[in-house]
Amino acid sequence: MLALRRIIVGPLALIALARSVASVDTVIVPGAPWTDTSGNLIQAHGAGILTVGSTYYWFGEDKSANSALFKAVSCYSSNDLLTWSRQNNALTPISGTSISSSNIVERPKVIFNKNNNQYVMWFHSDTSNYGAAMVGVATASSPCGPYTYKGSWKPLGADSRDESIFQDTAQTAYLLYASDNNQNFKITQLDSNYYNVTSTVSELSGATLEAPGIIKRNGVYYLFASHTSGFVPPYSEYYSVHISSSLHGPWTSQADIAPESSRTFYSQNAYDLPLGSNGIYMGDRWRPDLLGSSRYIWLPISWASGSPQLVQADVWSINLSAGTYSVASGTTYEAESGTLSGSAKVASGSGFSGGKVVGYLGHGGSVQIKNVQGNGNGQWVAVYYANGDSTYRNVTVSVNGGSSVLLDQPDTGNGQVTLSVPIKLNLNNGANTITFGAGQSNYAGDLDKIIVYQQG
Ligand SMILES: *[C@@H]1O[C@H](CO)[C@@H](O)[C@H](O)[C@H]1NC(C)=O
Ligand SMILES: *[C@@H]1O[C@H](CO)[C@@H](O)[C@H](O)[C@H]1NC(C)=O
Ligand SMILES: *[C@@H]1O[C@H](CO)[C@@H](O)[C@H](O)[C@H]1NC(C)=O
Ligand SMILES: [Ca+2]
Repeated sequence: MLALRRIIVGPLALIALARSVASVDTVIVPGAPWTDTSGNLIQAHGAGILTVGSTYYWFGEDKSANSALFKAVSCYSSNDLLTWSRQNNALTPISGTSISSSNIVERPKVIFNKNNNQYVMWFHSDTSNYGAAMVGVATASSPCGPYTYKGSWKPLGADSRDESIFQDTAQTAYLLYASDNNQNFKITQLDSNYYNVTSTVSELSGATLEAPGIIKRNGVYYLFASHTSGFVPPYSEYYSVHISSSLHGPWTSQADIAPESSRTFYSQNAYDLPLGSNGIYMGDRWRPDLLGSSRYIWLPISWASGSPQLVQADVWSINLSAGTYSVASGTTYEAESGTLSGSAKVASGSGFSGGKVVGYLGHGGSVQIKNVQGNGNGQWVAVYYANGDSTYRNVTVSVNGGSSVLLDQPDTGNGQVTLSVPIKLNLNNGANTITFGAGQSNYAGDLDKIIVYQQG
């Protein structure tokens, strides 16, 4: 209706329409603010994905109140994993129960049960101090519900904190969970209704794993999990993969899915979705002081090396019909080749691109990167930086002397380790000058390089 009216209005409106259509994202940009079809930030942390026919449903924690307490389990739908429409909330607080607004509801996962024709949601159900350590279950007759709460309890009487649900091909499903004060990791089969657990099929004693997910590939189960860390990743031994030809084990560990120093690109696993012979890692970059601004880090999982590895990708796309992904390549500009002003200084380090970064940005220091080639259509630019603090920094970014935008720079765990954060810039067609760190009183992260992508 809206589009039709615009077309009737005249040629100017047509141009506006064409522009807005062209600006619909066709790429996944890990770490970017991700908005739904209404333009609101997607609030679906601790994701769970349900596939029904060709529709994907993304369930997650609505953290828009910047609180860990339960606000809602949101439900979004999409046909392409890129464009998400928010539907009704799947589950909302019920006062006087274990899922009141003063409790914790995390990591909702939904599977469909053919025996009873119900969608069954499992989640981590807890008190605000995480002392209750229970699972919760709710059911519905349609994907987004709303769901009817059935209850919260400790599975087989033991703790359950971070959890996920894995549905095997035979319609049997399993609860994957951090148990016994997060010491032992368990895989426990669900009953035929998916309402309760029956028996534990595997236990990884003393494994201290959380944030689990499983992908089954060529008859092998790959269990992805992080070591227990709460919202803040530790610096080493962050991720692990365990494989087995049976959910009953035994499980053997494989290489980490990302370089340890990257701390899984500063993210924690929420869900792992098969994509052809590869997979999609869906993680959260938790931001404890501003939970609603926690970003999503979705990356391809590749088995090219024999064991699953996250593919570092600033900008990438999915071909669902082919079951493939494609990582965009861009043009690199080293910060140290830019024009430094004020207190900005070049520093060396083997972890940096070209062996150098520009430090002391902000607080009087800035750097201009000149002759950056743009296409005039709005483009993603990945800003590679190091921030050895334990808190976020930020940097001002301005194009061709225009007004500046502030870009958040999460800590990188170490001043010699870089991460990238994306920013969408309107570059002119042809040469541009991008200035970093001007007009800010706080220090920005050390700038290593930028990569300019054609995609916007
Ligand atoms: C789950 O099953 C256990 C027995 O294995 C039982 O004690 C418990 O009451 C059941 N919980 C629910 C909510 O049905
Ligand atoms: C996706 O893959 C299919 C099958 O290989 C191919 O025909 C199609 O052109 C691809 N789509 C895009 C957008 O690349
Ligand atoms: C920018 O980062 C500094 C810390 O370096 C912080 O104090 C400040 O609040 C941040 N600004 C914004 C708008 O987030
Ligand atoms: Ca560099």
